[in-house]
Amino acid sequence: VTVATRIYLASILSLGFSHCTEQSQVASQRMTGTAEENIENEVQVGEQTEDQPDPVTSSPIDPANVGAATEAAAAEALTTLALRSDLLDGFVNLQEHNNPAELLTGLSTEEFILIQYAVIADSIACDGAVQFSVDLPSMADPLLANAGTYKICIAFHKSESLIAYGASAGFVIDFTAPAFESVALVNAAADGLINSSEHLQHQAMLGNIEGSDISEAKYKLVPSASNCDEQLEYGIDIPASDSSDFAMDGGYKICLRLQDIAGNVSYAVSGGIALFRVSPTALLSGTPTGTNLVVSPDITVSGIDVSHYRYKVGLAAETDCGIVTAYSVEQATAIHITTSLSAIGDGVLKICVVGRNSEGNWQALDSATSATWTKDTTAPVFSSLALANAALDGIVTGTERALTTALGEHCLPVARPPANIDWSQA
Ligand SMILES: [Ca+2]
Ligand SMILES: [Ca+2]
Repeated sequence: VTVATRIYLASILSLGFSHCTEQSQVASQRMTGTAEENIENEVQVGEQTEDQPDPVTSSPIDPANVGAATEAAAAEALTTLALRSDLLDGFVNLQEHNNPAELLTGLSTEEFILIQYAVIADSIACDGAVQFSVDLPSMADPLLANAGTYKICIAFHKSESLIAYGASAGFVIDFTAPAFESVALVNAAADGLINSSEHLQHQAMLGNIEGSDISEAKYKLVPSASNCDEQLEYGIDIPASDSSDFAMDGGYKICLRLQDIAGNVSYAVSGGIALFRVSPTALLSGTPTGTNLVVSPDITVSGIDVSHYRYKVGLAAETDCGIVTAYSVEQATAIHITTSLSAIGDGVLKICVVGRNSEGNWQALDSATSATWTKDTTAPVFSSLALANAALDGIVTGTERALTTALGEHCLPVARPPANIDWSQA
């Protein structure tokens, strides 16, 4: 190689460097999408260069071709770059950051005498102005201690002065967990209490989560004494009033696991929810008893924890306490049952009463409190009475007055009452 040729080659490499710097910016601009898109772009860069003339055979001394070949080799090497898997979603959360492993692996280096790396802000151009290092970049890079969007810039040295540049896809450093403000208990749980009938319904118990940076919420219904932390198994469905996580009556709460788009997690808790399914038993006083002609009763409903009741009354043969038909609307125990019985015929009457407590649990119809009595408001009906003995002819003579036989067929006085009867007591 002559001196003149050396000078000429040096000028080619110099031209090639400036050329490839210009192209590397184009390549860098292309790689701003997702990791997959960038791999596609990188492949396209390679394909485009294949369409260009072969620098060795067509023009070994064309500086543009030397630069293009270096660009193509760098682009090809970039296709072998494997970013750390937890960078592929485009976000680095606190947990991922606390694992300070290298940010990439697998870069093919055969084509180059040196490859250098730098972690830079995504907004900065990946070019010769960047401070590079030969060390593989790691999550421990001081720059990554700050929230922001970054990328890995790589310098591919073909020779001392012929360098191509390429960058990874950008990734966001985000350590801030979702901030929880409040959540509402709704539907059956709005009053903080699930009673027996509500426990049979499938209604979501939470709504209106307030907070910031929440991209996903998961839930778990637990007894009040439980901790809301990563030990629980959370589900995507809001717990409902018929949740199988309700067991014994008692205090419960709903734990929330909140996550942001980067995967940072925080935990929150709802207000308390009491499960209370105990139903009361109504007691009755003042019900008519035996046989009577009561048509205006005054019956009092009481019982432990009984605040309200429903009732029905009718002929016993037609009144089944276990059937909901004919029960009154609910009323407070302060109101007595004074319903008129005059429209109900004589016979055995029955009253059925079911009580409820202030928590809304009703006494079951098939265990209703009941009472019976006989209503009899009909006077005896007289049809006939036959005279007998001395009165048979309708005349009691003086002689007949001495007789002690009855004057009629049923319990009528005798003609001469015994002297010891005090008629004033009759
Ligand atoms: Ca991630
Ligand atoms: Ca309720």
